[in-house]
Amino acid sequence: MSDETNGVATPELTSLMESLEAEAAQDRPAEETPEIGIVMGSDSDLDVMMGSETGRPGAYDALTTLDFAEQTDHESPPDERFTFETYVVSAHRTPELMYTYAETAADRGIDVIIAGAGGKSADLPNMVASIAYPIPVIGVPVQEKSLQSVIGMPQGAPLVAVDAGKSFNAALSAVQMLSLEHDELRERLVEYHENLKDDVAVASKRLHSLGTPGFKAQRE
Ligand code: AIR
Repeated sequence: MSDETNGVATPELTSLMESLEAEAAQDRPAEETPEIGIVMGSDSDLDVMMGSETGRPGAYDALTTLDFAEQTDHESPPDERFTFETYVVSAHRTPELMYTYAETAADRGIDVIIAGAGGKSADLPNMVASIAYPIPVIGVPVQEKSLQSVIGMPQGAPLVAVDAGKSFNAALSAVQMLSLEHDELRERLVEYHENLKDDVAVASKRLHSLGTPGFKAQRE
């Protein structure tokens, strides 16, 4: 990148930032805007952040299990009452987009942000937390080596974070925050937890009654 282009947003970037700003100016009712904003530093973070068929489940899986829908068009929200949105925002490649996203989040109806980044300079969660303050931000270190970078915030600049790769839990934490205001979400979280208990009980009974070889054979 030459000095002349440094700091100048490209047309694609400009149009994305303009659409975020336009959405912020719309002042839509809370029922029509996403409660949760998910941002990740690169689309290479997608499997960790949202989950993958072959790897661990992620934020997408947690939120859809709790009957949230992904909102892909600000103008036409899904029927589901609670929704989330997803963007790629790089703190280092697109600092202006990071700033615009975080600064417009509250006016766009976002109540809580989940931000994930990888590598050793995983600065997106903490920078978004600083700019979007007082909106709570849940940081997801995409890799183990990102952990220190995500959690190392100075006093007075808060960020909560999950362990490396635990975007599923980040989503549950986000819904816990929302449930302080929405009893319906509290009920969904309680039901989810009861199902977890059942899953453990069922596995325990089966392991005990089938024995280790039988249990392993049934799993395959
Ligand atoms: N990243 C992207 N912009 C700033 C940072 N720190 C992170 C992404 C990703 C890693 O760098 O969150 O985990 C590598 O990104 P890529 O796009 O090269 O695969």
